[in-house]
Amino acid sequence: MVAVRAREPLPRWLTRPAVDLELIIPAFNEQRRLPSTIDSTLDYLAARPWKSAVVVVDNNSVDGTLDTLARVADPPVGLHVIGCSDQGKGAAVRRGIVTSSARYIGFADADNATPIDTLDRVMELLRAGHGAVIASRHTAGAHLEVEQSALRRGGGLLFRTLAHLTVPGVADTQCGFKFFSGPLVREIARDCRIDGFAFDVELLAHVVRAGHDVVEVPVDWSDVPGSTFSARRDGLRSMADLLRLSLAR
Ligand SMILES: Nc1nc2c(ncn2[C@@H]2O[C@H](COP(=O)(O)OP(=O)(O)O)[C@@H](O)[C@H]2O)c(=O)[nH]1
Ligand SMILES: [Mg+2]
Repeated sequence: MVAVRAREPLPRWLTRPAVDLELIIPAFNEQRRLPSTIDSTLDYLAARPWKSAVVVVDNNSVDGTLDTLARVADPPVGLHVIGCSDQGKGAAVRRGIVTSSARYIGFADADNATPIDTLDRVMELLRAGHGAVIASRHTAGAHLEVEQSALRRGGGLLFRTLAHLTVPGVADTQCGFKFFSGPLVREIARDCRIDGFAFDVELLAHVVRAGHDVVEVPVDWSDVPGSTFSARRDGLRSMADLLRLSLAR
């Protein structure tokens, strides 16, 4: 296992207080899907023995995303909202990671597509020393409660085929529920550049390159309407990012 090189940490005024687990939720125009996700996530985390915080990374949403958060009067665990000057899910998640001081760091989508109690198993594996533990729809035991559209499934198959060139051992690189050892992911996030939806593949490639394993946890996953993913805009960009990634190896 390659040791993670220590770099200059960010000054304390740019980071948040240390907790056991920080869960990052990237959010862009999520006033409809975010409130119930925030409620169930805070309730779940408050009932766990780890000290946790939720970090919403908003990218200049023009709907009432921030208002839905202001409505949470007295969160039972830390609730932070930060911004990100670069647009994109990847850029937002990275901002959350590099400003975190948590021992374990991960991200989940605003739509709660992966049941939050999947974290029980994820935390068990992280505490056992695995570098990255990710939810997977393509591993034994996974169950798709509500499938994506045929167009997304077709695009997803093509994406997975390309992603395998970069991270051959990972069956599902695109499920939006991934957790990491904090020191490891803080270090590698600084070397990542993909701002859009293909950022997970780059992140996982760095985990593997650093000599750590990626464990996949089967998930009961449901597609939730209201996706921010546009097949034309994000699909083409993600494929191009993936191709660049596989050529750069
Ligand atoms: N901050 C931020 N979040 C984003 C951006 N684009 C997408 N997201 C978030 O990334 C997550 C993607 O989930 P979703 O839209 O359901 O995509 P899908 O599940 O792949 O169809 C959601 O929480 C989005 O709000 C962005 O540009 N900035
Ligand atoms: Mg979704």
